[in-house]
Amino acid sequence: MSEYFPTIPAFQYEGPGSTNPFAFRHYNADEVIGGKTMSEHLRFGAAYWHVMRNELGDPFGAGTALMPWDDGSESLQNALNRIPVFFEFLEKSQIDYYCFHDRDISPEGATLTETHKNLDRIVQELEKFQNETGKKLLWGTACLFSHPRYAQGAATSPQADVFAYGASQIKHALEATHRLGGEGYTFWGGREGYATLLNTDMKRELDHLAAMLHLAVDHAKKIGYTGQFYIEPKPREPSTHQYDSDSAACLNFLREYDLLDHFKLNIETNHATLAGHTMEHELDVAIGANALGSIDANRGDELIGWDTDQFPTNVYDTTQVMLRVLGMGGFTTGGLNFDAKRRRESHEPEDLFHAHIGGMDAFARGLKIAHKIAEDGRMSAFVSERYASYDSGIGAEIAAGSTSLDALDAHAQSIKAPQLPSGRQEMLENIINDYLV
Ligand code: XLS
Ligand code: NI
Ligand code: NI
Repeated sequence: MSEYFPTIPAFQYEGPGSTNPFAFRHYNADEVIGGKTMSEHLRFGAAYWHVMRNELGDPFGAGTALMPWDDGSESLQNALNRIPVFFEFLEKSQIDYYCFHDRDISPEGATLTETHKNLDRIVQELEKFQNETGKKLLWGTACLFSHPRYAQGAATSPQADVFAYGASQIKHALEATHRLGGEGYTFWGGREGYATLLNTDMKRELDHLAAMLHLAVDHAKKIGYTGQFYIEPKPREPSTHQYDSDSAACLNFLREYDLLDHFKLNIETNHATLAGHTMEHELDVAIGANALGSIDANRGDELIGWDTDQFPTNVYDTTQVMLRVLGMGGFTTGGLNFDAKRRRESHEPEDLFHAHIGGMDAFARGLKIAHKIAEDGRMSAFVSERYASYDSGIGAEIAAGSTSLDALDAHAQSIKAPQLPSGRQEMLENIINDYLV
């Protein structure tokens, strides 16, 4: 088998003292932390669209990425040629899972029927490589935002025939995901929103979006696909406003349209910050509804206002994420998918490896630190204690919904004016920092 990355060794764990740029300092796949191995906790995934298809262009300049294995064409053969490259990348980086859009892996044909045929051929090849390497599909999705036909939306397009095209793509992408044993199927609605309300019937568009999701749920039942459906929140970009703008908006939409039993959220760090929230906020909202499914791991840039999709390197942030993942008992179908790209200046193939090794080590450190913080128990004990007044007496009655305004009025008038204990934010920040060293 020819090697596409001949100068890159298979990564090994060498521990924190190592200066080898192609070795893990923290990610040690089989090391057990709190009863599970690190690979079981973290369930890393690589994004086919970034690793194989991202040419690293930006709105002001052409792509810079060197991809010697790619002839630059949209041919089926070129799509087939990328597959062994991707699996060599996964093997060398010890990444167990991957994610794709239909159009990342397989090209559009002259007709829709030919497009679907291309996908079938590619899926056959992916299946072969999955079987040979043991790599798995974390989730699949359909790209319903790149082609000009989706310029005004797919499920929310004002044209019913465009909706039908989108539905056709979803059917085939879902079947491909099923065939490849995908553990989830994601909907990210980059064009499911509007550029201006002057031409938009928002209520009709939301009804149609829900109709599309119900059709997908029905089709999954029909074909026996039992993987988890996800919605991925993002407030804007490419649309001016996207309906799935943040966790709370997604949950409200799912509840309103009776879809909450079938969907969880796939939360992406840079989308959280674009929505004006922290990642922790978005995760807590989802966890509160028992709806955190998976994570698109990346980060934004404090100085740039768009979705820069940088690799996660900030250990403070990965610690916060892993505290929540541990707190909910770990991922089931989900994982940490690196929906992240190299900077335009990092155009050499080896930069793909530096990028992922950094993200994996940052999350491995976050996992270890979060586990220690959880074991220590001071943080969670503080929070429980802060709400202890609801564990008994009048507080327990409020929590149980077994009181009334009359009873609370009588209670409030019978007691001394309440005194608030400190929230101790700085003390808690100091505890976290103690664990980061
Ligand atoms: C774009 C999204 C996209 C989804 C999959 O901002 O993150 O990559 O993850 O369609
Ligand atoms: Ni994403
Ligand atoms: Ni994104």
